[in-house]
Amino acid sequence: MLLSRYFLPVLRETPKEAEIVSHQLMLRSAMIRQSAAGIYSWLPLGYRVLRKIEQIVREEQNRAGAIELLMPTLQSADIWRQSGRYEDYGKEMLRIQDRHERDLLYGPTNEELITEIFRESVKSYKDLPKNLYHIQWKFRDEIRPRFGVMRGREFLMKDAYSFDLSVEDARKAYNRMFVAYLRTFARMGLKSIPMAADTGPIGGDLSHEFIILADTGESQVYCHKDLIEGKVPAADSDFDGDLSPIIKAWTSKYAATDEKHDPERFEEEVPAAKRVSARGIEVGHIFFFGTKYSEPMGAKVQGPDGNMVTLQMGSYGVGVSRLAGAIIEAGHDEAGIVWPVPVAPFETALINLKAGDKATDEAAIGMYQQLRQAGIEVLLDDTDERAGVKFATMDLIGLPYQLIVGPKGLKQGEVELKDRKSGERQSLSPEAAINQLIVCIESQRVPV
Ligand code: 5CA
Repeated sequence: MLLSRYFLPVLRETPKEAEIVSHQLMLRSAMIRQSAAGIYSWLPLGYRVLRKIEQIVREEQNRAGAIELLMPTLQSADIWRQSGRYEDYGKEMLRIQDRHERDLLYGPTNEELITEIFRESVKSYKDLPKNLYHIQWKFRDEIRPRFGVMRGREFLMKDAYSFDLSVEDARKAYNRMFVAYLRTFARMGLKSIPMAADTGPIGGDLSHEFIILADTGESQVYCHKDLIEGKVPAADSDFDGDLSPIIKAWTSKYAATDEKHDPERFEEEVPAAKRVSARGIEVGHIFFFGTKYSEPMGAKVQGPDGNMVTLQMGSYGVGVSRLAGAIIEAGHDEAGIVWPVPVAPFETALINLKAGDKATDEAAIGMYQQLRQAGIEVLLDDTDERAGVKFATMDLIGLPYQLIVGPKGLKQGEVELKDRKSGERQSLSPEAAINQLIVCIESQRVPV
């Protein structure tokens, strides 16, 4: 992409309305713009990040055997009356009437709709187990939308729903999502910790939140320090096999959110030096709730003995749009964002320090084409801005590498390669720089 043709309206000043660093940086780097309280447009740069996050979530859901579909944002109130949640959900639910005065709502979650689809389509235990997911916008009329996309009113969620015949099988479905989540967040460069959690309006009695530690997190959390560096399950984990040893390794050490925290147990089980009490961001939440929806909605299948069995269900959410903010909270410095390669909007910047200078233009375009041919996503700054402005913009938007081409260096046969994270700079020949860049980027695309 050529910057001269792109849409990147960066802001030099920090917007006053933004309290936390990820919100400030998302506005400044032209990732998002607010449309109404808690509702955002995703500008081109932000949208690229959102799509990459979404794709990692999708790949790990598919790996774990879940199947993608797409349900609408608007739902009929009738199914929510069947489950009993229409009244319970209260003011967080955006209720709408169509021209025929039929009650609709903008879905805050999809347990009812997926249960209805499943109930009408699946009649026999032979079709189980199944896990269906979608990645779709949700609306929750939060009292205090804040921190930008972290607590929005409209937000993008991946929500998966599992259907099983027995509690035992449903536990296996839960374990598969648990493992998928550990991999999903690790692939985005995040250290997530599963913590025993409250179930809130979704319900059920088994639930884990996946938490990223960050000072700006909304939740107070407590855990054993070793969990921060816990082992991420491998890509070739056997999702049809027994995943319980992995779950055990991750759940045998103390980790709880505020609502589930037990100070006595914490002190008993965790030595003082290993006690972590910190703020955290909830990036995922998984629930096992058995027959909470299938029972009132009559979702049953015929079991092996011919009797009808009410389905055992779980649901599994990932905050896709929230993750964009969480990744920035985990990766930034004074100059701006520092993206990990797998979610970076472009994998490298290429800065032409003197656009209009024939030799520099030719060298920059040549390198741009070589990188593109190698499959690298590159943003070429071909504008005639001052060098200082170019550097500041690229540091702000945080692409993992900057390849800098200027007339002086070129005369000596050199370009500069800067690592955004470490700040380290190397002078290399153009060929060596390109080769090194390709190797570096390719090795980081799928880190676990
Ligand atoms: N139906 C279940 C699981 S599919 C569910 O809705 N779970 S949830 O309420 O915990 O939401 C799932 C994830 O969505 C959360 O872990 C969080 O990362 C994200 N999320 C929830 N509310 C918001 C919000 N207001 N803004 C941004 N992300 C949110």
